[in-house]
Amino acid sequence: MIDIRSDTVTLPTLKMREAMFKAEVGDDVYGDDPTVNELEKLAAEKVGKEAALFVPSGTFGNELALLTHTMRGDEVIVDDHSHILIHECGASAVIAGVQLRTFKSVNGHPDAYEIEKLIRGENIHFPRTGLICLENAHGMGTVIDVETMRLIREISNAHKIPVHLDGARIFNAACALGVDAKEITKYVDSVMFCLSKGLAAPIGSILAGTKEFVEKARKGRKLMGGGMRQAGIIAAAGIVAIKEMIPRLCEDHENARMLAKGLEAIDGISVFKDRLDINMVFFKFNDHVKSDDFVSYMFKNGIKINPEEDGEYRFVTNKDVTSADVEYVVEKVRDYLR
Ligand code: TLP
Repeated sequence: MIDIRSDTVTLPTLKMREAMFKAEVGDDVYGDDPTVNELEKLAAEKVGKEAALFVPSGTFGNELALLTHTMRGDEVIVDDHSHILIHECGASAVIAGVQLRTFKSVNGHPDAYEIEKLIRGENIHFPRTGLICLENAHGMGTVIDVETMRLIREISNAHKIPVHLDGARIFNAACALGVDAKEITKYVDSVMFCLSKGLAAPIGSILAGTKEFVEKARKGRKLMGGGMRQAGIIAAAGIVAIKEMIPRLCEDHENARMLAKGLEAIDGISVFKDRLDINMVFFKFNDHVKSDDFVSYMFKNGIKINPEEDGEYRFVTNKDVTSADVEYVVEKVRDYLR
């Protein structure tokens, strides 16, 4: 099967499986797992932070960041299309006990001054603004430029509000912007990034920040049930992901461009061309198409896709999808419309 539902579907490489087999392990709740410790050190360096924590998933890492930065009843400023708002089951209210206040981005590009307007002033009725969250790369398929990140940092400093970055695909963002990931993360207090998306590790994400922040988060991770024992088995794959899989992400971007070009050439399809920064292609059919019907047609032809969301389809390229696969996908979509 060609699986373009997401980059979360990538299978671990042979090197990852070998590293997992050979991993030296210990009880990580005691801090005894050398492989987890090595991963956390490497991950912190990669994003230019003092310390890092290995967590089970991206959602876990984001929600742990909220729990660590804020107090119950705080308000957290987020993009109205962010993963934290839409795809985390309302966890921010359950785990951190915060309320979310949204800003409207244009295709994932925030306006720093719009964010500033949402910061609450002093008033007995108002909640305290506890945190600003950004998403880069953005789930809409775009990246936030470095200058906007800098400006938001400047504003947040002026108001003494921390910034958390959902950097599930931070290395895709770095590739798209042509900068080192540290050039993006230097403008935020904490960053979560995923090992199990385009980097192809089977499980796990990283939450990084200052030593003090990570120590507090370590306790929060235990509270959330994320204290894992011989986690070196999975951390070993994460080390391979960081050391070997980052440079190849740009290939996924090239394949996505090729896919977009192929789809755009089909009569009856509109590709969202201003959302092609990373490994995602968003498109819609110009005439009504039954989503279930399209999904099952593709499946019968060996292609796994997600149903439409908000009237859009998202195809995601990843390491297990070749350029020949991309051509085949385009051919099948063309045949479907025929
Ligand atoms: N995103 C998944 C789905 O949950 C939508 C996907 O297929 O893209 N932040 C961002 C920006 C994400 O895209 C995701 C996963 C997460 C956080 C959460 O990561 P996991 O799935 O590890 O909890």
